[in-house]
Amino acid sequence: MRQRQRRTFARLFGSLVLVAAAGLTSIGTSAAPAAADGPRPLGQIVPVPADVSPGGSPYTIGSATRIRVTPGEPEVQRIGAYLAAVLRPSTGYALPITGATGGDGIRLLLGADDEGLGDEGYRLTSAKGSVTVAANTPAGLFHGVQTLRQLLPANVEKKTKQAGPWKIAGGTITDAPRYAYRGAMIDVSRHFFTVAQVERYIDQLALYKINELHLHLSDDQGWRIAIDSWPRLATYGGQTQVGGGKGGFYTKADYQAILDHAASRYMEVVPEIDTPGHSNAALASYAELNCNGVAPPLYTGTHVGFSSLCVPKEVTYAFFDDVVREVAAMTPGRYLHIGGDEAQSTSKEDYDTFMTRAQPVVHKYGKTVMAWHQIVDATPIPGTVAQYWGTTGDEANVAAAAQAGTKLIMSPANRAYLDMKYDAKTTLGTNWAGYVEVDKSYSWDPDTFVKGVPARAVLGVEAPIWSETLSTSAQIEYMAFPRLQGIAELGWSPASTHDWTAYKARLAQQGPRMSALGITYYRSPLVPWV
Ligand code: TNX
Repeated sequence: MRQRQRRTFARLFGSLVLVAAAGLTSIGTSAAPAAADGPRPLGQIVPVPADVSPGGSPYTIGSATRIRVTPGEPEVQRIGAYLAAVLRPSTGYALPITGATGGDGIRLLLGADDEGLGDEGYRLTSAKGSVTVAANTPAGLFHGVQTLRQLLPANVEKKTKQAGPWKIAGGTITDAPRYAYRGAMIDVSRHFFTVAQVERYIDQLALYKINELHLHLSDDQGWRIAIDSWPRLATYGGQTQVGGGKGGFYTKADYQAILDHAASRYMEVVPEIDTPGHSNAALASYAELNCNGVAPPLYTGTHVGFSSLCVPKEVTYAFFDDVVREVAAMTPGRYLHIGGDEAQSTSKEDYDTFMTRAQPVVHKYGKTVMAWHQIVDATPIPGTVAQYWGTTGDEANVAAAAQAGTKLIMSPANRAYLDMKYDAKTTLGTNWAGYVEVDKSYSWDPDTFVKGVPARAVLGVEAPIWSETLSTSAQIEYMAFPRLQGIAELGWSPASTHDWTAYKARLAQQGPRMSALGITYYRSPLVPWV
């Protein structure tokens, strides 16, 4: 799929790519800000688009601007409303949404009839009379709308009326992602985060074209999703968290609210139930799940590797089947993540036995298995996706599995883990994978990070944020931003655009935008913030 998309893209835009790469370098490195009330240079956004052709007059949003959406398409109408909700408070303009076709205004058009744009790409054309976003799919339009947002001054993100002008530079952006999977994970187990907090994070991720939200729903410290057939998992196993706070869990309605919000941002939710280790919350909730029949106490510390489901007991599989059935039934997405990391209290034989029985259960309920990359030491079934979280890139077992057909999501901990400290002065986070400054987080290639992995095995990237030390949205945001943008760019932008100097100049432009959105980000000394 990705290959097909790449080939098609290369065929249609092949000749443009070299031109674009040259153009992008100058966009990225030009430190000169736009003239006082001129538009920001086309393409000075994150992630950088695949192809940028600046030229012609800018479009200026004014009091008469309408948002014109393809008639008879409720989803396009909804994307128009989403865009209007961003633009109306800050511009102060009415920006009526109309299904009427016309050549002027902001136009969101479904049916770009351009194979090269694929399932998520878009074309944005800006000229004196109009700015048009065209795509094959609503997802493509949504991503194009994020580009449009970023082309406007940062103040557009504010919730009160701001001074314009609201100009979008003239020219054309033709854009489609490098990888189909561009994820972020939030650990709601070590500390619980409410639906509203998760929705806030979703909104922030959407601005950078992230399209997968991985929810780490269970761990030693808390079980966070209601399971009707095993109710104590949530009601008992969810009642605390690291440090002993009150924890919490999502009811099925809460989970549905997260799914709905994610879907409205064209994000697929990947639920994770971590097994057979990281399972103390489940073991504490049901004594029969323990080999010795005794429930351990709830756990509020931060050690890993001490818990295991009881592999020889049949009840373990009844439990797993019920949980997977319910989670799968609630989840429209393709994937169900079964963890599998750091099972240090499970013997190798038991780990194999468990994974051999567990994977077909996920399959039976219609989902593709995702698991942390330790699954390659058991036997991944065809289709299973392994999430790489190593640091060396020298894991022969992962390379062998990838050569044999296992697909990979790349989350190297010393690049993509958003809970790693930036440097020795960072008070939040951990540093078991080292310090990860903004340049380090950006400076790697998902296709080549693990030696011997063929590029065709790499489905994409994911930036996990583990929450042992993080309990508020402000803390999540301080650790995520601005590293999240780098992972998002690695996921979206062509490898040919990869360049730290150009990237940091574009990232610097995101500072005022994040501030306008109320994101307290880490002001890395490596970035020339504006
Ligand atoms: C490793 S990576 C873990 C998590 C921790 C994280 C902290 C992985 C799959 N497991 O249990 O929260 O490190 O950075």
